[in-house]
Amino acid sequence: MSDIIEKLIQKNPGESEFHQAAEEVIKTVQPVIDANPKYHEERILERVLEPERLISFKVEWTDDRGRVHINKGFRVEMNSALGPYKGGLRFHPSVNQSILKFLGFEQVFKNALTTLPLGGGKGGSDFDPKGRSDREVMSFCQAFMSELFRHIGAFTDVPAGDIGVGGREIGYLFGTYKKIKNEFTGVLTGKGLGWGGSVLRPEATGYGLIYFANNMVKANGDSLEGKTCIVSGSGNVALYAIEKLNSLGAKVISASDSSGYIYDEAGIDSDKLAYLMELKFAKRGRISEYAEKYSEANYFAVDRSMDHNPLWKLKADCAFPCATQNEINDIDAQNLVNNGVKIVGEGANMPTSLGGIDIIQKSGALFAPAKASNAGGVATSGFEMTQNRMGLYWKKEEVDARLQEVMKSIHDTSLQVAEKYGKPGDYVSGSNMAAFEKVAEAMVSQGVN
Ligand code: NDP
Ligand code: 2IT
Repeated sequence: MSDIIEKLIQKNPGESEFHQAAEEVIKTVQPVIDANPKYHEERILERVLEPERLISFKVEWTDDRGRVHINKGFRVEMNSALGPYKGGLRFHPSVNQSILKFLGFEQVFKNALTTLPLGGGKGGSDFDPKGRSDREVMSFCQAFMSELFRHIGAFTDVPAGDIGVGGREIGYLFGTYKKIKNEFTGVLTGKGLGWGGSVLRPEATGYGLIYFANNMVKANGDSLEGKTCIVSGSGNVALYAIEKLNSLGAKVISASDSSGYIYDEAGIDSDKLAYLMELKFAKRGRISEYAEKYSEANYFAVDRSMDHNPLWKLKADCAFPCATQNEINDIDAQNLVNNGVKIVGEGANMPTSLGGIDIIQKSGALFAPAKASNAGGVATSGFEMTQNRMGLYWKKEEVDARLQEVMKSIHDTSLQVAEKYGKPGDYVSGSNMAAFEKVAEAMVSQGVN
């Protein structure tokens, strides 16, 4: 195992996020490899660590004042053993090859858990949509798609949204693809409801996270009702997670963005959440404005040079990190545990450091890993692809029932596989092993190619 990690670091120098995501999987799937010597003989682990295709391109566009900008564009087509490459696009200044390889790698296993025929990929750009006009975002999206289009397709690679890519960006990207290819196909998911999108896709990641957490607490004879929760982020995943927590009778006392967090001891109730959705989705405002509107809430700017984030020092029963990778480091995890956290559910991708996961699991708290708990978004993307192929729309009740079924299946499978391989209650090992087994079986069947 350690020689695989060593070689990975040697072959992919400086890609710390990719190393971290790989290490978590490598360290947990050994029992599956021991039970299936052919996975070892056919070097499945090493093969799954290498992207099938890594596309990197230049994106040139002009802003409203006619100035020229140059950005990097990427698509990592990680693994297609189970279906067409599937995974989001991230537009954020921090985007680089390491981050997209970690996200693509995670996506392969997450997608395997959904029960749907989906391979894994991820893409994006270091473009920062913050502060840009709609016209500038359109100009960037058109330039980005004018290269990406030749690599994707409804049966080849189907991107969707992620950080910085929501309904607006998917609209501009889809419009450009349709024009260049002269075809109206399900090449992207997260489309608008009137033009091929699925009902509940925007809500699906946040709702799915809370469905997963609900399954987890129920399996332990408890419920989310009356629980106090910390949520981080104030984007797509965070806000719909808050909505679902409220509907299950939990109380959410925080939300955040990259500048800081708000603490509202009384809870972000449905009226306040409606304000927050308007603020973040329509006005693209900052979380600090919440505390200006509601005097009972306080805003705290976060100094990123600190060794911990005070958000995770709030006292709560549950914590749902829904912003970005590595937002809970070892110290943050210890702070959560010291305050008696009972449930941690990952909405973001890889929000917890490897040491942090260990600290939380050893404390006896329930820990829901991202690949399992945030898979509701991509699962609903899978439903969108199915609806597009059939040329019809499912009703909200049907999509919601299917989403709940997928989250229950991921929960139960993770638990069963963990138990089977001697790791009872360990959702990290269980979900990694279940996903790895599925991808490995397909790769063995499809041969070396
Ligand atoms: P959004 O762009 O809608 O929201 C992102 C939120 O996270 C914003 O509040 C943003 O604050 C905050 N954030 C982003 N980067 C940082 C950072 N470096 N430090 C602190 N806060 C940050 O994205 P989503 O809600 O879609 O995505 C959130 C997470 O969930 C990501 O990890 C994503 O990969 C994951 N995810 C998303 C899915 C989806 O369907 N959208 C599916 C599964 C996982 P600010 O506005 O200041 O940047
Ligand atoms: O991380 C993720 O699962 C996503 N950003 C959603 C991917 C998708 O294809 O819907």
